[in-house]
Amino acid sequence: EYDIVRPKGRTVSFHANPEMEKHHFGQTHPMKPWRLTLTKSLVTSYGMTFAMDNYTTRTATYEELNSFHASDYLDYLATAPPEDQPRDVDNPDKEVKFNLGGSDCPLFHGLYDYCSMSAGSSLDAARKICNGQSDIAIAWGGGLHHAKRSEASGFCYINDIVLAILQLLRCYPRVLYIDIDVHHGDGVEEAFFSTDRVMTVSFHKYQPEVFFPGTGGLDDNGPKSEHNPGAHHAINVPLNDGITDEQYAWLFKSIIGKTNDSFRPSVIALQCGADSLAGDRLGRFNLQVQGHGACVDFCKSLNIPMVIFGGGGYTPRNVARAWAYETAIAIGCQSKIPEVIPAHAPWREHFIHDTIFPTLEQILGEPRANRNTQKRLQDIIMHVNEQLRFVGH
Ligand code: ZLM
Ligand code: CA
Ligand code: ZN
Repeated sequence: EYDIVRPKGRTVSFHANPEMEKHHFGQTHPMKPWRLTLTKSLVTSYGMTFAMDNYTTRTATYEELNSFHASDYLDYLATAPPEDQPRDVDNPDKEVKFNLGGSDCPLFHGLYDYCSMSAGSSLDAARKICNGQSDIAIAWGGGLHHAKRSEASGFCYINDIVLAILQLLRCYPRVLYIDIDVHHGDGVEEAFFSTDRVMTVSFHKYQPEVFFPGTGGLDDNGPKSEHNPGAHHAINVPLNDGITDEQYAWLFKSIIGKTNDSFRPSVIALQCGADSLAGDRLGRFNLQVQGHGACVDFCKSLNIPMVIFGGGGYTPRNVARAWAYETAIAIGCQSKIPEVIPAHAPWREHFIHDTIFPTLEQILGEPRANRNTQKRLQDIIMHVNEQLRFVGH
């Protein structure tokens, strides 16, 4: 294999339930759980498995899901008939109320199992951080940031991130949540709107009425009532189409560096949605694997325990590239792994479209016009700096 050895000092763990990858949202639905299989295949082919603790995770229990989600919602999620089965005539309103069964959040076969597996992996990762067995715990099957207490939203049914953060709060005073998915991390932000123990920072494409979910403007920083300790503890970085690696990495380091200095988190929860990459089927940005990975590398350099989640990502080969590369960053072996995907890698042919040799880092995508001016990005940084004057421990 390659010269990848277990690094001294920091323990990295990988948390997954391979059964999750077998679920289908529907033929043409953009969310493909199979991208997790492709990711794991790259991670294994590069020999990274030997440099991590690997856990096959159990499903989350009803009680675990109930620590955030409402019972009536969970009961319906557990029993709702799949789309192709006869509808429950007693409950026509429940699907509307819980936003289940539309084209974004279909009721597919095994939905409740899929959700419990995603949450199970994220909770397992959080527990390994809590008990000190891991310094960086990776759960690519998690990151479903839109789910609300009693409502599915944007391909997300169970908010595994909120569950994992609640677990982290049992052992750590302060959690910094960072979200680099191209969509606004609204569900996580809302769940912690009234506490100063969790600070949320989301970078996203922002264009209300046009781009989902339409929230996350620069001035949305948590309800500013006099008695709300959570006021000022939500940071939003609204961006336009086509942002580049250089701009994004510069913004990220500036904002996360200053947030870290003010908030002094005890642990980081990082959502790594890969739909912010160039060429994503739903995305709008121009990020390369390197620019996306630079965010993970910067968080790692802060030397704080960290849970890493997946999230969006709708061009499966690019999702696998980014998450395999970021697994390498977590381990610290990114400069040691060869650029060309190993000959023995299963699914290797999936990576051949883009270049003559299938490569890990090179992704193809229609370059999108960059609509982010340097002036606007500077204004965002100014606003965040002002906001951080209200945050301190
Ligand atoms: N229509 N099929 C990101 C979640 C984004 C809401 C507009 C549905 C789609 C999309 C579904 C096969 C994360 C909206 C869209 C068409 C109402 C969204 C099924 C294509 C398809 O071909 C599709 C029939 C579907 C859904 C596109 N949906 C694109 N964008 C967003 C949700 C989730 O990445 O942040 C985290 C995992 N929904 O814009 C509509 C308003 C439904
Ligand atoms: Ca985001
Ligand atoms: Zn997304």
